[in-house]
Amino acid sequence: QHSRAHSVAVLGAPFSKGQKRRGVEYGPKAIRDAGLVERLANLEFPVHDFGDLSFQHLEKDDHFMHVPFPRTVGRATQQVSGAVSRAVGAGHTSVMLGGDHSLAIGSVDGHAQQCPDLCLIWVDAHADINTPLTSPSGNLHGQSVAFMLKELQDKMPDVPGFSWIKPFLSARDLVYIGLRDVDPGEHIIMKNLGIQYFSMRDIDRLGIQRVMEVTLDHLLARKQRPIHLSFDIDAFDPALAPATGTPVNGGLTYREGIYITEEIHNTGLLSAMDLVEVNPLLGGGPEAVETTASLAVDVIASALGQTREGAHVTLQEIPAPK
Ligand code: EXY
Ligand code: MN
Ligand code: MN
Ligand code: MN
Repeated sequence: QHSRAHSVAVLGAPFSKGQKRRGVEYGPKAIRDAGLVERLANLEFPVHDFGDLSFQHLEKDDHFMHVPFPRTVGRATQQVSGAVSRAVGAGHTSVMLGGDHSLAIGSVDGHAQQCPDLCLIWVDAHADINTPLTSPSGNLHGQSVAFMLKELQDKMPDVPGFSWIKPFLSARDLVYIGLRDVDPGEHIIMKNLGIQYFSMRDIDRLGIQRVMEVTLDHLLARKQRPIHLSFDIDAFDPALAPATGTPVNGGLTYREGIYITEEIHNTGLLSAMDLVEVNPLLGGGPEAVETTASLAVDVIASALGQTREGAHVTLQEIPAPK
């Protein structure tokens, strides 16, 4: 099946307080500078770039337990939620450029406000499902999914700044792809809740084709419904995506990553996506940044319908000489 051509809304979220390294707030600019909007203009739908959201860093924002910047992150994610909800409500496919992965709390929540039956595909080296009590680092970008899940409600403390969010996602509506750095607390959560995940080992065993078949079957077999794709650039191997804050060896190849997004596009159900954790201050210089950002553009374009086999949107027949 194939989508009707939707318009696309691009939203930048230059935000970094879900973790402690500088630079990921420049991710949206790096991705735009790598030619995002020009590339999307080659596809079959109108693209609206709504520019960057602006976030405040709250002055009084003490740690909660060992979690830094809770109110700043809580407020920013609430803003992202509103922006994504408006974009999807206006009929756009939302593309949120991060920024760190804590933003996905807002992006998926805003999407869910418009599409309560959505499902979530989380492509990442990490599971980002720590609670504040299991998190080794305290960083909120490693806890995003825990704020969403209904099944974790009674394991979550009241984090200041997050009283606005009500858990909205069931564990069976989530699939992970690309995992290879999972903390013990995260592993017990995934096992206890019976979350479907494909680690890099599973990709090695099954191949990416089978992984996508099972992923889409798990999420869509009972009912076709909107997909949220939350894509952390660190899912790729660090050789392909060096400019990121928490690189882990042994990641997705270029072809595996693009196959994931092609398959998601082909469902015709992609309704919102995030592309996060591009950090232009890391990776070792301008080439590393260019490589990483242009990979991010490829992922987004492919999720939105750019194909490797080519396409003939405007051609009806082979031109013949008169
Ligand atoms: N699991 C580790 C933590 O919770 O601190 C590392 C999380 C990194 C999160 C990156 C963005 O995906
Ligand atoms: Mn992540
Ligand atoms: Mn990650
Ligand atoms: Mn298409």
